[in-house]
Amino acid sequence: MTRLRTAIPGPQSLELQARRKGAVAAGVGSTLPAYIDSADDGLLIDVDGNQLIDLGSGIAVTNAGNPAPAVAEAVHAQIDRFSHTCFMITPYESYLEVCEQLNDLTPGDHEKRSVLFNSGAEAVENAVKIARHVTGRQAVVVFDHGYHGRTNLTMALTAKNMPYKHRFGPFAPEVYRVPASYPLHDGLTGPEAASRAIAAIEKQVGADNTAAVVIEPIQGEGGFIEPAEGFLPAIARWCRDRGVLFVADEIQTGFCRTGSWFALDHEGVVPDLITTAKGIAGGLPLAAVTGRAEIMDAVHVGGLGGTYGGNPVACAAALGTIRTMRERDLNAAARRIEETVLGRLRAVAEKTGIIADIRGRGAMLAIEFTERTPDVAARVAKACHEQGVVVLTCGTYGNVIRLLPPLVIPDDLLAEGLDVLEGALLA
Ligand code: PLZ
Repeated sequence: MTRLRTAIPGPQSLELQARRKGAVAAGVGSTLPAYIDSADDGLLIDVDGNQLIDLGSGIAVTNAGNPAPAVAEAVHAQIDRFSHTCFMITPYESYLEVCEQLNDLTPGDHEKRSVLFNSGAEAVENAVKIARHVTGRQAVVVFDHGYHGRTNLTMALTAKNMPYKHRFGPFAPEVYRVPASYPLHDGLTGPEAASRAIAAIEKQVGADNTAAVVIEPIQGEGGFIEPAEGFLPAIARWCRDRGVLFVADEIQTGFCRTGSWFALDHEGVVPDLITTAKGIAGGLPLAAVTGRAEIMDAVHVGGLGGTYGGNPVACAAALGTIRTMRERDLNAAARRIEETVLGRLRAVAEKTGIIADIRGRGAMLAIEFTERTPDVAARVAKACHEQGVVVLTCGTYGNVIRLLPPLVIPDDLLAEGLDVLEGALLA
């Protein structure tokens, strides 16, 4: 099926791209500058009428569809009633409902509370604020390859210099980085990797000084790195024994992405605090911190908030998103995508020497190339883009192609996208 009418990007996109140069700050990049006019779940239709196959979901956001009908409906209904009051001034019910859903869906059966924000970075910042407030300690421990955002504190929490941190310092103090579990490269079991990280914390920081360990259960921007089994439970156990808060950053892994509501569910790990964003609201800006009631309620009234946090339109979108996830069983959908994609990519890996690893869980899947430079990944991504398939790269070394299709992507469209990717890998 021919989905492309022009070269990618097409003439209209090129025109917009030229106009952009005079209006938009150069510091904002675009992976594939085909300007989008509309979308239909797994398809992005650009201004030249090209149908692009979306294997990125806007970085793991449009999990439930683009647009998901229940989200569009909820947003329309809400915007006609009111667009904003500021929850800190005069509250509204949908904020409560989103918090109730988060308290119910996140790992652990204990009593929980939630607070809503606008972006992932803002959620992570607030999780650290809460952890420091409640423990009376300052140090925050993060991991090699970690990514937590672009604000000052979250840049400090993020590992990679380019493009995120370069010349943007000085960074927030009291942030300490320890080795993660990277099975492909360290050859350690989960418990061994956890002991290594814990020894580093104890020697270099001290448990008594540590407010929180902030960790992505599967590292996203850093390379879709799934820690060896037993790593997360061992870190969580150490945190519990030492009064350190275990803060799970599930901003990229959450909301059915990995085949369960949250990636921690896989090993039954229960966090003290969990940050969510991205997939929560079908593309509207919404983020949250959810955690143990006694921790969340320890902060003084007025200590948490923001003008837009939990905006009513974003809350309506979240409720539509969560309903869609339940009704369409998108956890099962993610697991089906995993089976299809891993099967196909493993077969391709046998035919070429450029691939070091095929990995992932649910619809969060990756190809790591043998070469530890961005060259091969960039070449493969470019070939896919030129053929109208949106794939993203990631990794500390930039040598990973990642796949994050919308969980509602039709089977034939996914297969078509994989055909193109396979061709690019074997070229
Ligand atoms: N924590 C685990 O994945 C966002 C950012 C891409 P915001 N990841 C995509 C980019 O180049 O900016 C992310 C994440 C994890 C935190 C964040 C930050 O979420 O909503 O982008 O602030």
